[in-house]
Amino acid sequence: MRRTLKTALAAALGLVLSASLVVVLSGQAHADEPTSLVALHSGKCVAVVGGSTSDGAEIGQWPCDGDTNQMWDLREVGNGYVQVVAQHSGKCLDVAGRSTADGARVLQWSCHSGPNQQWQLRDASNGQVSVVARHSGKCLDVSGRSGEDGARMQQWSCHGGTNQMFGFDRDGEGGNNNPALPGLYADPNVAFFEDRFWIYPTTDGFDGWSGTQFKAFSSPDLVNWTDHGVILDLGEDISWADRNAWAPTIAERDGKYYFYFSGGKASGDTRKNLGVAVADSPAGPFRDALGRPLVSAGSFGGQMIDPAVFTDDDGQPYLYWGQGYAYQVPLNGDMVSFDRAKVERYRPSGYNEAAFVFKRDGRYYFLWSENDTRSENYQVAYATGPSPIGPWSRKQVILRKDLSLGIKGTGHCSVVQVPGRDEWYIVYHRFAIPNGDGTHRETAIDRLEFNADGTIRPVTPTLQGIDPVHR
Ligand code: FUB
Repeated sequence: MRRTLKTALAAALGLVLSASLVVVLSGQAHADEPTSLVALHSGKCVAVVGGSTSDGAEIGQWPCDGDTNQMWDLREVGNGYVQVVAQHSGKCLDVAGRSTADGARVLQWSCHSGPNQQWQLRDASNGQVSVVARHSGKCLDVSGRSGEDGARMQQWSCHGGTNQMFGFDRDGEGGNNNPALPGLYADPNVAFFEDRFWIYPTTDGFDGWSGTQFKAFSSPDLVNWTDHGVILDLGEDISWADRNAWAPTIAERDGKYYFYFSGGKASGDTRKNLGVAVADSPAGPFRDALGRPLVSAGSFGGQMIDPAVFTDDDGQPYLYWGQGYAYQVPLNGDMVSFDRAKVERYRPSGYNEAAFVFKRDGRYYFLWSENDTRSENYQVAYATGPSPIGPWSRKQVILRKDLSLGIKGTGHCSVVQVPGRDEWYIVYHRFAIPNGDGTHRETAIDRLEFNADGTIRPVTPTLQGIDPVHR
C-alpha cells in the first residue's frame, strides 16, 4: 500500500524531516529497509532498466511492482547526503560522467565516494521530496515530464515540477491511487449498492465528447476497481441517440436499477436529451425504459444534460439536471416520470452544470460545477438547504485546481458516504495528468470533510488519492 513520504521516511528509514527544507538524517548509518521512489507526476517507480546489474545501466520509471531493481537503500554519507543504492545490484544512483549539465543521464554505477553519487532529499512541502545531486545542485528529473513506461531519469535544474518530486513506498506496491480509474473517464457518479462502491462515468477521450459507451466499475474499498465493461451503448441500445454518452447517474428502487444519462444525435437535431434505462443489476445490462427521452431537448432552457438522483430517507426520489440552469423535481414512484408542473429552476451564481445532492445530519447539500469543463478553472461549489429541493443557500467553492501539482479542471463531482460511518469521499474528474484537457479527463477520489457547523471544508485535490477504505 502506498504510504505518505513522511510516514515512510520516519518508519522505514529512521529519517526525520527538519523544519527547514532539508532532510536531516537521524544518525542511523543505514536505512533498515529498502524503499521504492515513486515519481509524483506519473505514480511510477524509479527502476534500473532491464534489471541490469552492469555499471552504466540506465535508470527509468516503470509501473511499481516491488521488484528489487525498483527498491533502493538510502545510505547516509554525512553532511545530510545519502547514496541511493539499487537493492538488486548494490550499485549507486550516479550522474553520468560527473556532468553538471542539464539533461545529464542518471545511471547506476559501482559505488564510490564521488559527489555525483551523493544526493540530498529536500522536503518539497507537499509530502514529497526532490532528490538533489551534490556535485551539480540539480534535481533528479523524469525526462520530458513523460508519463510513459521506461521514461529515463536525468538531472535538471530544480524547478519544483511534479516530475522532480518523489515519494517513498516501502512495500513497493505502487504509487498514486489517483486517478482512481485507469484510463480516461469523466463525470464520475459514485454510488453504494450490494456491499460495493460503484462508479458510472462518461467514457472520455473523444473529440466533441462524442463517445457512445457507458461502463460501470465497482470496488470494495474505493481503491481497487473492477471494470464491468459496457453497460449501455447508444446507437445499439437507444433508438433516439447515437453519440454524446455523457454524465450518467443511477438509483435503485425495489431491486431495479435506473440509469439516467444524456445522449444526442450525430446529425440532424444534435441537441442533447436525458434518457433513462433499467436493469436488474448495478452492472447491467441496461435497456431503454421508455423508448424515448425522459426529458427532451428544448423542454426547458439550457441543455438537458447531467442528471443526478437523490433519494431521501422516506424513499422519495428527486431528479436534478441541466447545464445553464439547474432543474429539480420529485420523481414518480415508477422512476421514469415526473409531474412537469413541479419542476423548479435553481441558478446559483457561478452555476454551469453537474448538480449533485446528498444529505448529512439532516442537512441537504447541493453541489455543482462552475466554468467550462475545458477550462483549467472548472471547479466545484455548493449550497445547503433544509429539504431536497431547497431553498438553497449558496456557500463557496470547495474544489479547484492546484497548479503546483499539475492538477487542473477539477469538477463534475459526486459524493459517497462509507455506510454506517461519518466518512465521506468526493469523486470528481480533472484533466488527465500529463497532457490532459477538457476531453481527456480522468477520475480522482479525495476526502470530503466537514466543519463542526456542517459547512464543507475546502477539498485538497491530491495526486496520491486515498488509502483503501476498510469497512
Ligand atoms: O462529459 C461531457 C460533459 O462535460 C458533461 O456533461 C459536463 O458536465 C462536462 O463535464
